[in-house]
Amino acid sequence: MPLTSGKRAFLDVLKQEGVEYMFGNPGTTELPLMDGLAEEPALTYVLALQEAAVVAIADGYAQASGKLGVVSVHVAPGLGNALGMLYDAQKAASPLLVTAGQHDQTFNVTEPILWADLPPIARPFVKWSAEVRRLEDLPRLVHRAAKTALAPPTGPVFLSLPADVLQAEGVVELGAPTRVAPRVRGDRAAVEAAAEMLARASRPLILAGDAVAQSDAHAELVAVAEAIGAPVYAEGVANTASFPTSHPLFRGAFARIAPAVRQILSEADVLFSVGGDLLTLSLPSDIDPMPHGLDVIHLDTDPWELGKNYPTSVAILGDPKATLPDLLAALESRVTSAKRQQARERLETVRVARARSLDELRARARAEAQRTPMTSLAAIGAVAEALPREAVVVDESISSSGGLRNLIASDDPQSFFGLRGGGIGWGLPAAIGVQLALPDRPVVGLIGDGSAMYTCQALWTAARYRLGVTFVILNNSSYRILKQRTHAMKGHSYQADHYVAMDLDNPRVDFVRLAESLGVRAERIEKAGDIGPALGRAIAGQGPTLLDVELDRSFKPA
Ligand SMILES: Cc1ncc(C[n+]2csc(CCOP(=O)(O)OP(=O)(O)O)c2C)c(N)n1
Ligand SMILES: [Mg+2]
Repeated sequence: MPLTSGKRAFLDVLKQEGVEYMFGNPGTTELPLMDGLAEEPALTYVLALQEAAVVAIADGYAQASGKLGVVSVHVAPGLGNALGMLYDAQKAASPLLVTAGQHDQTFNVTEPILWADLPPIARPFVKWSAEVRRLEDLPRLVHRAAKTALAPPTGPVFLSLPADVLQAEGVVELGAPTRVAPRVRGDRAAVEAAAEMLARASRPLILAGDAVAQSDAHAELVAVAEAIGAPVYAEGVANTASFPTSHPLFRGAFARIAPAVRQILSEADVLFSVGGDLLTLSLPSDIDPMPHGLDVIHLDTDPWELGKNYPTSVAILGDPKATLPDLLAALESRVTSAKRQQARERLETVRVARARSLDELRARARAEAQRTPMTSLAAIGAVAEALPREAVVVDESISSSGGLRNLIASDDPQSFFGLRGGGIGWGLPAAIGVQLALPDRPVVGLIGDGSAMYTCQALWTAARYRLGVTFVILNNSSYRILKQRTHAMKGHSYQADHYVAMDLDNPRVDFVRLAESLGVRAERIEKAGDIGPALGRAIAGQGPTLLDVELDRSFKPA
């Protein structure tokens, strides 16, 4: 048997797993790997200049492709830089294999520079975290890592790769990949119970979550929603296109503040969450968001989410695409013709209400487009009008997001990706990864100015790999959301009209020159009417473009 090196075996196992890209930032402990890549044409190393950017690019790629996103970062400080974005990837259930190089194991007892015990650092943010100690174990552990990341509920895993394991040579059995078949059909009796409850409901409401987009179940959920005439909301922290937004039953993104959630839920007699979180809120409240006695049905791929916070009448572990057709069949045998008629009437009511509120929103966006500086609604409205149908939106618009999910159509499961974990700096690099995964679709990132500055190095990666992403910077030269929330506290800042550490205006970040210095074409935009033509140029052109859109800085409610 010929001898194989650890670095060769690692790359061969990744190729067996279908990996095409490795996202990384190298250091001495990764040099064996970089050396192996020098003679590996099938794997493209995508370099980013800070580990936060590396992980968010890989996350965008993994979410948009459904494939394993492989990351290589540098020992303790590199892994440390990666953790904020690893948190976001974990919350988004993104299938990442994060690796870090480690020193030679015989050297570690002396605590060399950059050293720390790596698996415990990553452990809180991943499904599985381990170190490869021997060359013989390398294929088994890498295959296990890939299998685990891609098995529902998907999510990141971590492997530490000591340099001596990568440099070692030996007889290595490469093994083969395993995939856990994802189409798990929910428990039959539970599905019947859910159908019984939904068939009797007179005001059902559906919360559509990320599991719907991840399992490609738009058509299946549309069929159930139409059968019962239920309005559909995207879950509160909606990071995917979990329901086609142009469908007449789509009511927009769910509230994230407890009183508003309670108000919406008070209108329902049954809540059916399909892969939607119950409930991820952004602020504490004395008001319980869940009305007492509301019947809850929850279908999800993740048992942890079922009944996590609220008693759930019917909790079904299953894949939406595999389970919703069973539910539909069970419903059809139960729904009387009178109930069917009521469902049609509810659909018509929702359709009319939705059309009216959408008309009002569009009219407001157009009216505000006349102002300079423009409002965020005017900017979002102008983007919405200019986007082609096949566009993919990556959203980190923070306080500028008002109206976004209603105005911008996202009608297929890969048409929208948003920040899930709340760690900002995700959107700009994530858009690059999404573009890599979906090379034939125009990808447009809508990114707050403050958010962009956490990972603006990623612009260089977009230029380097000639990825035609469009970055729209929603630039209010402030951390506007923090000002809004501090204002609402009605404390010292409110009294003195003084907001500490929330203005980015002195000096202002010059995004055009920043982008140009990193190889990205850029334009500054001051009028809403200029957004459409600039977006058209950006999408038609080769390579990345940044549009620096100047927005109204005001933050106090009118
Ligand atoms: C990694 C990380 N650091 C800090 C924060 C706190 N934070 C939340 S929103 C925000 C400001 C966002 O500013 P910007 O992107 O310009 O959006 P705007 O509020 O102006 O719309 C900050 C600093 C965070 N969520 N994540
Ligand atoms: Mg801002």
